[in-house]
Amino acid sequence: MAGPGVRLDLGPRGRLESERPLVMGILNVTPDSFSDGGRYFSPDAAVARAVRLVEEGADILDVGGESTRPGAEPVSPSEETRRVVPVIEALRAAGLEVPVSVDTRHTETARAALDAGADLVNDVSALADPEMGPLVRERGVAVVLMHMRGEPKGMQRGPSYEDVVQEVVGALADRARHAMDLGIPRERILLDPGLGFGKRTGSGTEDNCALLSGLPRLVALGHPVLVGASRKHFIGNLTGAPLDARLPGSVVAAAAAVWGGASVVRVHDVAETVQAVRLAAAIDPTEWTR
Ligand code: HH2
Repeated sequence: MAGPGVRLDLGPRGRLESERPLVMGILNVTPDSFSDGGRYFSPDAAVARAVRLVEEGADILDVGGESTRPGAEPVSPSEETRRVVPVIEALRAAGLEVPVSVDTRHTETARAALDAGADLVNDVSALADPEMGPLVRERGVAVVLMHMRGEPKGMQRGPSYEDVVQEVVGALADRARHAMDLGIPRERILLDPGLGFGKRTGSGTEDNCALLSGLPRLVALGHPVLVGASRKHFIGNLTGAPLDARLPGSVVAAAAAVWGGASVVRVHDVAETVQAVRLAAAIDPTEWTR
């Protein structure tokens, strides 16, 4: 909610504390990501982009080597590792101080990324790979568990829900319980409703906005919550805006996430989002319903 400040426990990396919700800057080192594929594929280009994101106020950098956009072809863990590890090493060599997250659902990639200096694991499959949870526990790092229906390749083919908020919150509660049973402490488990990942959009049903509206129910589970809405398809569906013109919708979605109680927003446009998050954090939405 507004102005509470955020404390994120990153294990060996210590605590990340901020007066406003945190902004995670996206650094995709893929040839095919839906909005920035191919742009930061070389370590040099990735480091330059990272420096820029940090100057703009990014609190965390999320490095990903596999596009998980709807319909994307899966990438092998070895190819993914080959993409992300040199970038993480280069970020560390460049002396960037911000925590680095690795966006992967593969244990092999996560292990290599942590060895190269990553600080947390962003797993869009919520520990589907059975070795991932034990790795996170052993290393004492934090993990993002995201909700997804199916696999990226087919997830937008006819997803259906009776009550999307209840089902997503229930599924994430189960995954969080599983992670805690493995010995990962509650405060190091972030939950993410997975906007755009097997969620209905268009034809009068908008699961992504329902999840933003219902975010306090996810926050009530007692874990830090992360939301990624940036430039996603549902913003285009609702507004008609093409991919390169979704900044206003993305910024509003980030503000809504803050008002719903999110601790972290994952975005491409860091400077604009930092401004929006600062403002959103200074406004108390609980006053609206008093
Ligand atoms: N969205 C994407 C990728 N990773 N991780 C979390 N935790 N939450 C998200 O909403 C999320 C995510 C998709 O966005 P992007 O990285 O820009 O695209 P691509 O998957 O095509 O690389």
